[in-house]
Amino acid sequence: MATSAPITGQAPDPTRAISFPPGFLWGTATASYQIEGAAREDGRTASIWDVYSHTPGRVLNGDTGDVADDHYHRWREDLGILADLGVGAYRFSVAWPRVQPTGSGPANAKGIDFYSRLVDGLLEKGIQPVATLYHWDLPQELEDAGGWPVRETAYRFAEYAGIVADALGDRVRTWTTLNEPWCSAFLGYGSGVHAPGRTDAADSLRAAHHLNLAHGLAVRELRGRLPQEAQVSVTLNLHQVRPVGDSPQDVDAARRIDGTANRVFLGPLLDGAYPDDVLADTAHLTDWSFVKDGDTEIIRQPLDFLGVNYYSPTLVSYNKDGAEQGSDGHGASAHSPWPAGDGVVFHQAPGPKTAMGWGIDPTGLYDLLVRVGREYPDLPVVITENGAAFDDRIGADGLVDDPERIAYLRGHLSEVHRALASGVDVRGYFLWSLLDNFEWGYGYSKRFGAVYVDYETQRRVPKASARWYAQVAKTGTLPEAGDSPS
Ligand code: GCO
Repeated sequence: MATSAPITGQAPDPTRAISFPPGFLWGTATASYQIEGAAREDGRTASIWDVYSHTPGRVLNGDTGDVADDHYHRWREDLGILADLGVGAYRFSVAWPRVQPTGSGPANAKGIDFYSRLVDGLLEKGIQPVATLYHWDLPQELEDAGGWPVRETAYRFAEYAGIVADALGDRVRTWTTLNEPWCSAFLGYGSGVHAPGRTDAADSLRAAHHLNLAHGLAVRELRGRLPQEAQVSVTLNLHQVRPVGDSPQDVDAARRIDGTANRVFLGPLLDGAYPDDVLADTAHLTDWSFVKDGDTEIIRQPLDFLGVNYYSPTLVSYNKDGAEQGSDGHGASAHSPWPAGDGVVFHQAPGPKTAMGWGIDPTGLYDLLVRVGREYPDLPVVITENGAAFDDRIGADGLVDDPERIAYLRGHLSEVHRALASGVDVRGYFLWSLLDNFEWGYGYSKRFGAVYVDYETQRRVPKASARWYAQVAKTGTLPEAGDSPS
């Protein structure tokens, strides 16, 4: 990852042009199941998302990732779009069931070939490949054997990491083990709004631990196979949790949610231990005996940077009557993804919302970056996802005008710059997402892309935000508010 010395100075005037330090890395991000399609092609076997999306009632409109953006066949065209954007890096994920079908055994040459050609294509265009090993597409066979709540899955992941490192490690210099283990564990095994759709709070905590363990084991595999200069990270969707009021109950609600959203990962991954309050808050569900001697030493591996995904702040209050959870932004379920969330009510930030119903508050990103910088001053940060869904349409002129997205991006990038000015070592920013894509339980109803995808024809139509972001990526400068790129 390119270096960028933190800059110091006054908070920028959000209406003026803002320049980022030389070397700041600009990119876009996608994920395998959300864009590739070709679900049963060239040896790929089913993942938990294939099974989940094909289960009636699980995904809006019965949408699946069977075709998605057909990126598996259109990747050359999509590389051209990336080149037009002028980004320095592209964050993609490798589909485990494509490169190691069934989750164990030898590599599938055709699966490896797809990513090898993608990486070669990126390098030919001068774009740095940033590979995520796991963006939620666990091979279904491993779920059938117990999934992330069972320890064996962590060892299977380490083996898979070694296979991918051997295949791509000569050309891919930047690696992320897991994308958002919180979603995998608590939405997949707690609320059930993500695959595999299980709803057992104790299992969600076991899953969280085995994902942490999988990360540690995988980092050891990567370090043992990759060149010295390779950079290894993990990506967390850290929640910027704020109590709505200043009552002790509201403040404690925020502590409990911060514990099971953030510190259940930050603790073992970066500090080498599960926080005592998280263990205490969840003691009614488990004795944590699934944490074996030596596990936390395995999990805590030196990292080259921390990936942070941010979309919206998390506002909480306490209601002793255990009122219905408000909207935590993670989808409605009869089961909670919060094992320490008794009596917690979730609120969305006031004011304008995205198409996901998420409050728009860029200061949440600033606060999050300052926290990470304060708690882990020697660990560089990369914003591996930030973006927004809006109800984009192709106009009569054939163009997609998305001023709300440009305003969202400008507001959040202004706060990134403010964090840099405050001394936080932020190295890069990846826009979520390059393309409109399969938005999990919402199917194709939510458009996060800088590029519009007409799913009937697979035509790609760069939105106004793509042109705006291309100017930012090429100049390293946020145009003055209202400036429209040429
Ligand atoms: C996530 C995932 C992405 C989502 C994006 C919008 O952060 O949930 O990494 O796959 O599509 O964040 O929800």
